[in-house]
Amino acid sequence: RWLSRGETKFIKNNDGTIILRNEHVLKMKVDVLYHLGFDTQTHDLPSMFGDVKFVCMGGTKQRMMEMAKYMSNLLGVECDLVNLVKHAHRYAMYKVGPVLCVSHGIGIPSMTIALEEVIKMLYYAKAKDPIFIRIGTSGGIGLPAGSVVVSSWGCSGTLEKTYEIAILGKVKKYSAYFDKRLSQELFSISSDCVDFETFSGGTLAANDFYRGEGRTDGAFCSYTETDKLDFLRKLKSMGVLNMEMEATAFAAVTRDAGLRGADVCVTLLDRLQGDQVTPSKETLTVWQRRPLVLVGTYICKYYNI
Ligand code: R2B
Ligand code: URA
Repeated sequence: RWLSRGETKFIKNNDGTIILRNEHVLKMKVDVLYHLGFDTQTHDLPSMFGDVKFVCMGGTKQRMMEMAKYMSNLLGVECDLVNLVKHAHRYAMYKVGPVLCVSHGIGIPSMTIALEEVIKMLYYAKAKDPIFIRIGTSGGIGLPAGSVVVSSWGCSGTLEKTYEIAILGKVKKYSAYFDKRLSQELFSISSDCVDFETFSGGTLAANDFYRGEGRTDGAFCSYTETDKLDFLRKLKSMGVLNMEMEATAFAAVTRDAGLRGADVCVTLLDRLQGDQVTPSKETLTVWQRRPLVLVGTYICKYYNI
């Protein structure tokens, strides 16, 4: 099961359609994608999503709508900005030509539910070679606030480059390296994005925004400011440039599904300087557009659309 660094094998059908790695699902007559509000009997998934080439995912519904609007302008494709999964009341999904923009909420459990259902949806839809890119926010470690980080790998709260999940009472670990080619291609686009600095490196995926990211400003804290800074410096010495709450699982789940995946996040603060997110709403809005711009530019440049 283990695939080491740079050794990714993306096993798909010859036509680029997804091979579903769950024989139980292959035997089901009808599959209900509960959190999306679709099922394989009442929805014609191939005609709805068969042309999807890019899946952009991010925490909030608003940011995903922004991404859809931005892609609609860039691609010159009309988009009526209808949330296709509104009736399930969990996430938001917008489709702009070959680009699907899907929100995933906060943290690994919320994100993997959305991601697994989107993977199955695109399997049923017979989408060819879809690429998955998370566009998110994060806290930087020793980077100017407002910088963008393209993740090379995710790192768990116990500082392993793995996605850890308890399955039937036992913890299983899956490699959390991102597809090297995709992250390098995304990083190379950053020279076109002159308004902000972009870095490439490791990303901590914490299971909590406060203690999980070593903050001292949550409702609880049992460690000192020095302990916190030691932890942040240790992360930095390992090559971790930023922290968020999904990277490991996003890397592992996309890779294990035979799909290319990447994580592009803006940093909202430098954690060596503090814990609170203090920039104005206007500044945060400008910064949060940066990963969208980088990914949008990538989509246009590499795929000539
Ligand atoms: C970044 O921002 C969210 C927490 O504020 C979380 O989803 C993440 O990864
Ligand atoms: N998201 C995080 O998970 N951490 C931060 O510091 C900022 C955004």
